[in-house]
Amino acid sequence: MMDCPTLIGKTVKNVTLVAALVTSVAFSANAMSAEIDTDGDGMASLAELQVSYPELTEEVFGDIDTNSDGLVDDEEMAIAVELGNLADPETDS
Ligand SMILES: [Ca+2]
Ligand SMILES: [Ca+2]
Repeated sequence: MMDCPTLIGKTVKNVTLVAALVTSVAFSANAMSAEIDTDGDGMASLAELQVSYPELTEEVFGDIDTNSDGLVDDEEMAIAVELGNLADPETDS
């Protein structure tokens, strides 16, 4: 990975803070868990979701898949978790 060499040594503390911030933002913006998205396309199919949520029905999946493209993306996933259609993967152990 390429770090930004011009920043190193100048404000290491700030860089660390920014890096931590970026990481946490990236995590919260990305509801899609790598555990769910097993093929890594960034979308969760019904089959992928059913691995983590065995009780998920096609009907509920249809509700989650608000644009009806047959896949659940980050945004749909976040909405589903918010609405309680899916348990939050981070709290579900
Ligand atoms: Ca996938
Ligand atoms: Ca969709």
